[in-house]
Amino acid sequence: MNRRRLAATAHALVAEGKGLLAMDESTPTCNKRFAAAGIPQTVDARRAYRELLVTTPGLGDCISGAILYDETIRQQDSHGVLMVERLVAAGIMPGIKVDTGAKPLALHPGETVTEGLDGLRDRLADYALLGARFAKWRGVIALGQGLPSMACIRANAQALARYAALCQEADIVPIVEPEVLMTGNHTLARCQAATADVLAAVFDELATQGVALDGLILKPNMVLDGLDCPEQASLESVATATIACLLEHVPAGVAGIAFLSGGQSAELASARLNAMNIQAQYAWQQLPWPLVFSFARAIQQPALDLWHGDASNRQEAQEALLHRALCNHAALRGQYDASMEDHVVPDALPFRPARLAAPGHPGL
Ligand code: 5MM
Repeated sequence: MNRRRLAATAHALVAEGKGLLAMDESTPTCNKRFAAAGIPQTVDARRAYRELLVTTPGLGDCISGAILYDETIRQQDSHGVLMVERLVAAGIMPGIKVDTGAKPLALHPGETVTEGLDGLRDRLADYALLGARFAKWRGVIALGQGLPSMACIRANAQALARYAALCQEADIVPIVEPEVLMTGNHTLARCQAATADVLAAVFDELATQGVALDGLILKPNMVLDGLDCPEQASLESVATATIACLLEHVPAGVAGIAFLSGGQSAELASARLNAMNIQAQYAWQQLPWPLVFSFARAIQQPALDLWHGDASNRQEAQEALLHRALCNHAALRGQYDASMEDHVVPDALPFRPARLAAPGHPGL
């Protein structure tokens, strides 16, 4: 393990003003999203959509890394260029989802444990050759009556730590994603308590496995009320609860924190990330890690809806993706506000969507 290289990669992933684009939907998940949008569920449609994402002009100014699925990391675009090459040319690091999904946890109805450790050492070596600089593994924790069980928390925490150790052995930065789901009618306090238990277990297992904290990124859920909870906390309350939970359970040595969106709307995810970064600026003690984003649905969904599987909507969809990236970029500085949703881009941002019209960009 090359600690210096791991730390350099991890810090580059959370470099100022940048976050991650999660585009690692497994084929069943991608097909589900396509089906909901009335898009054919074919290899060609997935290629066209992902080509649209990775060739969005200007994306590399706000996006440090893109998490890919196995199909995409091996795939060429319609011009015969590897998707990975497109990303590297745009200044975006390629990463890879390596878990093989959440499977039912024996003796624990309603709970899952994420699998994928078998053969992982060999798969990581293969992915490194294909250009992956970092990886991702997601453990899923459901809340409900009597849930989560300690069995579920520990099984997922141990799998995350064993995955992270294998990644670092291969000089690949692990993104460690323990997700407490939003599904349910639980309160914010309940989510905070469960997230605290999960983070404590994850960092305990990471320490046991000897994982280097400065060579990993944590990808947690925000602390939120359940989707069906009648009360929904304010942006400020979400930010306060999330930061308190992280400060208590995430060691200062971790390179960065990149939130998942978990089914929040694109606008709410940006607004909550923004509220956290405002509080971080005014915290009595500076936070030890940057708070960035690693969104899938909250950054992609508007683009997917506009594209609709039709090549003539490609540029509009790219504009929508870039727009979300810009909103989240602003949120990292506490400069996002709802008026940005009218496509007004503040001068403080490093570039403008007008660059989308730049002639001669590959893939346009
Ligand atoms: C929680 O899901 C991850 C983040 O996405 P959101 O921001 O939409 O919550 C996401 O990276 C997820 O792990 C991938 O989409 C892969 O999901 P599946 O279910 O296909 O393994």
